[in-house]
Amino acid sequence: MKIAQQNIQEFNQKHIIKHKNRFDFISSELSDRSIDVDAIVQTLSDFQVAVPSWALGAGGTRFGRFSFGGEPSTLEEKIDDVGLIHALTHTAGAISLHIPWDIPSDAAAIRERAADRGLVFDAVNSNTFQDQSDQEYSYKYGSLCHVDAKVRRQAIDHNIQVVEYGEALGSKSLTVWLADGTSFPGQHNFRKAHQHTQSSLKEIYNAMPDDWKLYIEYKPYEPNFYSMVIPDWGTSLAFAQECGPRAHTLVDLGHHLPNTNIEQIVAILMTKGRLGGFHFNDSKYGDDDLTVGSIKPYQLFLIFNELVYGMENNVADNPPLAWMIDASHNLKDPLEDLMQSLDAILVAYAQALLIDRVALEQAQEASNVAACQDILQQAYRTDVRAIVAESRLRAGAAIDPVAAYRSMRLRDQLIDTRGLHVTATGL
Ligand code: PSV
Ligand code: MN
Repeated sequence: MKIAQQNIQEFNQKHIIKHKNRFDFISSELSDRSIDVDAIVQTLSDFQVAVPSWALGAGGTRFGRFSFGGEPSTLEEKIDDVGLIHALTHTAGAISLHIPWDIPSDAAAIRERAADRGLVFDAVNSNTFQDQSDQEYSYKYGSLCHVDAKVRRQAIDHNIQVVEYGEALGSKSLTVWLADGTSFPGQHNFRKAHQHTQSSLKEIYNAMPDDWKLYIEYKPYEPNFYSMVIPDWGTSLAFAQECGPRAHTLVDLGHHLPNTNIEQIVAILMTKGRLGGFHFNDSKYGDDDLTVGSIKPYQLFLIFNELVYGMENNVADNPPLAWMIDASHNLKDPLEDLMQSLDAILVAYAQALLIDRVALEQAQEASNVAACQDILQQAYRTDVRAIVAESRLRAGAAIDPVAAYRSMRLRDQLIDTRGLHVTATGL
């Protein structure tokens, strides 16, 4: 299913006057502050965030899952769904696949289908946290860290195979998230588990094509509760540095203990040239996988503050960052939820672009703490929604994607074609 461009234009026509009034108002306010609004609009229009193939259906918890009608049950349908989001937002120009949930049996056809919707393939993700029916050894007690070399071999080979699938689609990076760890003290020899993980990651890294990058996620707990083999950014960074220059740490916003200063982690990783990418979501407690910006929008803004500064002062040569949403949609329509996340990302990015960096630096150098706070909050408290909407309008997308999605009754159409009781593969 695809959206005709004309439908988007018709929707925009109905809302254009109200939007233009809002945009003109904020533009003149910002021009008075010597801010180049057109440059910000262009930056936002160009910004692209990948959607993971596992986030298009209803998510769930270990207590239950409540399906959502019209979920995509094939890779083709998942690509179609990302295509819908991209048509409405022009921000979701990439899809990230999880193997073996989404094995592309005909890579050329899948590539063509994606290209037809303006999509490219972002990082591919391996899965050594679940056992597959055809696999010889179990990952119950770990994968890349396992005490048994045969299990490690199987997990390494799986990652190499994932890279091969990715190559056929034009991906250029592999993201590894390990569930490896322990739930009971004494279960692991920590040092051996670390060393096994290091040598396994290095083998995967060495097997990747020269133009590929390895992104290493970290997470403090879950599914293991006493220790995780890659619990934090420091361990991820150490592994990345040991692997080589094309290995990077990937920050997933949900993978921190409450109150962790994630923006500081971003700053340090960028100082070291090792920030590779981002998984956006929001949380109250941990890996809650909630809609981006739904709980802590100020934190998101502060993270973007560091990202903008880091991208503008990229002395340590961080690669162009891989942006992805990694959320789970348990209650809301997954497509609406994803569009809300994309919007929240653009809002935070736009606000961070408004920060008066010269004034902030002066205030920092003068240890003028009150001024530092004022400068940040001046940007954060600016209502940038019309700027974000304008960036979509200029790119040919919808002024208000969720409203357009509803007015076109796209979920009803998906249910009509796919049925009410279908289940997507994924988490
Ligand atoms: C699990 O926490 C997780 O969210 C990781 O961040 C991965 O990126 C994703 O699942 C899929 O493997
Ligand atoms: Mn993640």
